[in-house]
Amino acid sequence: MKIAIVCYPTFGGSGVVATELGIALAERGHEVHFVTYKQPVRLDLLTNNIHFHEVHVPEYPLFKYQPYELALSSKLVDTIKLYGIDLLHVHYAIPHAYAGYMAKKMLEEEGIHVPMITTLHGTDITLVGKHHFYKPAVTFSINQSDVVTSVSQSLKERTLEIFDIKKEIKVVPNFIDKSKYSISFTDCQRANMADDNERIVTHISNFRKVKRIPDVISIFYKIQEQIPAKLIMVGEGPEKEGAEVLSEQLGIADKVIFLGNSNEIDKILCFSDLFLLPSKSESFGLAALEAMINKVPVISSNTGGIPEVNIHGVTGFLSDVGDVDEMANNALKILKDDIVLEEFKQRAVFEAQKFDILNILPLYEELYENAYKSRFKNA
Ligand code: GMT
Repeated sequence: MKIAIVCYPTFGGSGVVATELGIALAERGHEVHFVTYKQPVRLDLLTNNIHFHEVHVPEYPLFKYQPYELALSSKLVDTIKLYGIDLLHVHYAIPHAYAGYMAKKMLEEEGIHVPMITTLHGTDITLVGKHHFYKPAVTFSINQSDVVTSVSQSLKERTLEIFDIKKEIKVVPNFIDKSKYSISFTDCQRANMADDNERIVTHISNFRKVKRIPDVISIFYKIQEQIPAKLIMVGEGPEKEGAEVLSEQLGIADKVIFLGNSNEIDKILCFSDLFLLPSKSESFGLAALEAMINKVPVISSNTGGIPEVNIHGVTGFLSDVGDVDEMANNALKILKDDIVLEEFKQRAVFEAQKFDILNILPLYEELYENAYKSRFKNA
């Protein structure tokens, strides 16, 4: 099939999922066209089957806000016509489902029927989308999608609670490509990060408030009081500076390493002993899954879709949001004992493999085929 994918091209989970999905679809012989404002960060190889179409939004002084949705829907119309695209898959409802719907309607005027699949990722529902500024448009564009998927059962339930949804929402969990992680890194540069006797604790995120970055620092503070340890903080975002200040105030700045955004998180996770994800809300927690496939157990909050990924007492531990004492105690249970740590590592990778792309990709392909077959139905 010829599939157009719309996503955010940044380090956020939704963009990562969309990009990895596109790459995997291309490997299976589909022709994939990414339509977004920048080449997606994880898309470093353009093959014959993968195309990227940049959405330009020219500056015009009259506009206080440049109309991205308009530019995106126009670009979609052009791309779909030029390449004979069969199907449109938009990741993140805002504003992609809305722009996709407009493109679909414009194309229908010309007798072209392209089904639209909308994948809900989390903050498009739980944080931004539910705001009354956006809610009617988000509800409308979800209901107008031909197929709606959500990345966890929890997100599906939240969406049905918050919005008046008339469409069935199908749960298609996020995934990882286990074949990419079967290589053991001979250059796993642990020695650059920590001494042999130190445990390495890692956090990766976009450093937004929802990630509860101060909790990450507090949990680590309690860990390093008991055992020698280092904390590696990967990512960029508004809470990063506060985290640097807090580490300084707590006198642990020499034990906390801030690395910024990275395209090589597997190389960081390969020497990590524990992953922290104490988020306030998390529809799935792709970062936790990426940790697990790299044999890193997870200490997390028990919010949203995280319990569908991190299994309490098996791949790590879950606690109520904000319970940093319990999170630190659980972290120490894992880190203090080599044998316990190894058991958690093995179980983490075992559970993560259930989310292998080979299990998830056919679910999307089936949805695509059904949507394509019934593309004239909703016209
Ligand atoms: O984690 C973020 O805040 C970024 C956000 C995004 O839209 O890229 O992530 C959301 O989508 C990811 C991929 O489906 C999920 O793994 C994250 O749990 C979800 N984030 C939240 O729900 C806060």
